[in-house]
Amino acid sequence: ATTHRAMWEKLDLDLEAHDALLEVLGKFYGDIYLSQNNRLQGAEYLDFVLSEVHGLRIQEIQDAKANGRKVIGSFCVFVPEEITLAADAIHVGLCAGADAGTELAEQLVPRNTCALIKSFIGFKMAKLCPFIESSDMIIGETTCDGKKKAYEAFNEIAPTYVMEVPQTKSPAARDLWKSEVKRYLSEVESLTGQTITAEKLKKGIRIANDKRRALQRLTALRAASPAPISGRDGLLINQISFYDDPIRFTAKVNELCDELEERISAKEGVAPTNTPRLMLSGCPMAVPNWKLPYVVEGSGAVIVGEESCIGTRNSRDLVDESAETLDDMIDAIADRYMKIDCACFTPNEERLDNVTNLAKKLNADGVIHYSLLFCQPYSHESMKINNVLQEAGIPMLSIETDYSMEDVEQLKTRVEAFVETL
Ligand code: BJ8
Repeated sequence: ATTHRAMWEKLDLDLEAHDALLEVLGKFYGDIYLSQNNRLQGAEYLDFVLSEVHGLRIQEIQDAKANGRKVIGSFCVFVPEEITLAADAIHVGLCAGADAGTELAEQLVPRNTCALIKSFIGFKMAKLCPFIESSDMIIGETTCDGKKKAYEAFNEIAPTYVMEVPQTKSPAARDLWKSEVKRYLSEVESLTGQTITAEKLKKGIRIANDKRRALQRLTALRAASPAPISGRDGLLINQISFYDDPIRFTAKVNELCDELEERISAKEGVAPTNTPRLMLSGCPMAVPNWKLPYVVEGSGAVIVGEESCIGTRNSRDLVDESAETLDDMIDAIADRYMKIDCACFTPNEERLDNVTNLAKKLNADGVIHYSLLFCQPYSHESMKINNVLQEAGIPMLSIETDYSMEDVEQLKTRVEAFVETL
């Protein structure tokens, strides 16, 4: 721990505030995760990664930097990881899920900004995030209005390269996106001093696809009854996918899936067979935003899937691996990313089908739609999703909340009432 302190000091973190954050996080993790029954053996990996997320993982990243590798931090699953990996750089997720530095953030963005945005700004301003401080390049993107305006302000305290994500799925939008993928590729080349060849990009595509395949395998196994893994652990695996080394992560998730398969054939689970099964859908839940899963699984239900960017939206689609030339690979990457059904697109009809199909595939008895307060795109879509799910005979509860713990009791009451109707 003393070596970690020296490293945090070097990264110019606010040591006192950071200690306080780690303490709260540790307690929170103990209450929400370590208290669970029938956890998988593979959960040791999750506990370890999380306990060392600001420790050993940052040390690894610092060591890689000392060997000349670069670190790229992003806030959105639109930033093509394949390209980062092709340049032998490290790709990390930066969006934050804790109520820290909110008051500071409100000096830079309006109060009626969603908690996710305030959190990443607050973490930077309060000097709490070793991942931001380790990043050689920070990537923003033009998705929702909240984010795109926030990056203008954020750029003043942390230089931010912004990718233009189109708002529609027209052919012109796809052309724009392909040109943005190419612009990102050149930017990564100049940051790293590497030339991205077809061979290197092929490898980057394979690493990212393997990670997605492991997550797809996990998603499919969660359709089993009784539920073989808790929603809390399912979410944590998806959260960790943004921090850990992708090759190690893939191997560990596949091991965990082997264990799940054994459990499923032994008909063992984390909750009895008749436990109501719920799917979460909506805004991403970044570490350590475990509030809703905690409430739901404390209300007699089990979560069987997450339709979000920290969930199936990030693993559902693969990049076609058959391309051989660099330009064909870039096309394959552009096409894969254009399938992302983020609520920032208009229209975004495919998400309606994707949510319904996933809920059916996972044998969910109901869906909880989760929007962060002040998130226009997802609160709008919550209404549409409610309609299509109703037609499909799948009940839905819409929740709007933020990162504070003030509404936990109220959420519990609503979730319990919903679970009783299932
Ligand atoms: S691809 S979901 S990661 S943009 S919650 S900041 S939308 S006001 S996060 Fe996202 Fe990329 Fe889309 Fe996925 Fe805005 Fe809503 Fe806040 Fe949000």
